[in-house]
Amino acid sequence: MNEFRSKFLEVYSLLKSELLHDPAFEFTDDSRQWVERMLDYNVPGGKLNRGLSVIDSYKLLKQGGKLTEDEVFLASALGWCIEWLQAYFLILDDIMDNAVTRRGQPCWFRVPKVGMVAVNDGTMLRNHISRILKNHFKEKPYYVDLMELFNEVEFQTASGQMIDLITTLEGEKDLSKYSLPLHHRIVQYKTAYYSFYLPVACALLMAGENLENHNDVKNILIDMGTYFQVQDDYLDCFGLPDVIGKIGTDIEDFKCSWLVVKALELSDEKQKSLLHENYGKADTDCVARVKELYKALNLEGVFSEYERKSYEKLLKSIEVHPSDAVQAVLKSFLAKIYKRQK
Ligand code: GPP
Ligand code: MG
Ligand code: MG
Ligand code: MG
Repeated sequence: MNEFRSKFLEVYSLLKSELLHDPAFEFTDDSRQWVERMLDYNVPGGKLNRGLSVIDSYKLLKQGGKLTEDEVFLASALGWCIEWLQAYFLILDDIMDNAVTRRGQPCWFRVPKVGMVAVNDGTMLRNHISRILKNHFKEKPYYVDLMELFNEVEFQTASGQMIDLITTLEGEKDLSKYSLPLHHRIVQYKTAYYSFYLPVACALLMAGENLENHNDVKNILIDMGTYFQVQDDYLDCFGLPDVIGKIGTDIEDFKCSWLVVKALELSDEKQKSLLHENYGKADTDCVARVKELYKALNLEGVFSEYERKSYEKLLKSIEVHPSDAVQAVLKSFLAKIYKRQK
């Protein structure tokens, strides 16, 4: 159990209450209730790894010394900005991926009466981030850097999401273009920047660092984020829905998943044509045939080997970093995700 979890959750209630009483809006009771329910449904229900790791990273950068109340509060507020960003991405991603469940409950757009109001809720969440930053960081010397960081990371994520989506468009469905370099580009942009680089970058800014001096850290975090999304692709097919809290849709959605890229690499001609015929169809028999082929190709074994090698490689690249504090930050991230089941 993370030592900051309960404090972190208290900060959620405070930020929520500030947003609900935002003087810029005269919320009616109905609209205030809508925003509150939307926030409670979408923001705090995940693993909170991204948010909590801002506080953990900041503490490690401070060489483990005790943090003041104010420091814990500020690091928590930045952590929540990332959780808000994640909630915004997930609401929209679930619409785009036609997903069914998320974090063990129906996707927000599937909740009765929500539907496409969810799109506007996403915009609302994005705008809440700017308001949280303005309320609590406006006077900080790193305020502009923080805003630029969130803007840049959002742009990178949307760019990755765009490539993820346009490769699956009807009429463009062509498995032969799916390759490791394409997969790598998609996942680096759609996942790695916001999930791995952003929390550490927030902690570095709070600690008074200039991000331009930390490209080596950024590169390691991007590699870690890539490994994390390969795990996500693997769990989409082989994870337990009750454990991961969502039902996989990558096969139906014709996604450029790590699994299909590996399957294409390892298939003979007959297996390739089975993939071409069955991949990307919303038909349970087609999906079952693809999953059978993944099993026959031992993708579970191929994945464990990838996982072991990625871990070793990441650990090596961390251990050559000159700063012990930075090494500790990166190692704690790696330990959190290695062999994760959800
Ligand atoms: C994960 O892809 C990527 C995102 C959640 C980023 C979405 C970006 C937007 C700009 C909306 P995924 O579809 O594999 O995630 P999951 O498996 O959780 O649905
Ligand atoms: Mg998705
Ligand atoms: Mg997606
Ligand atoms: Mg996925």
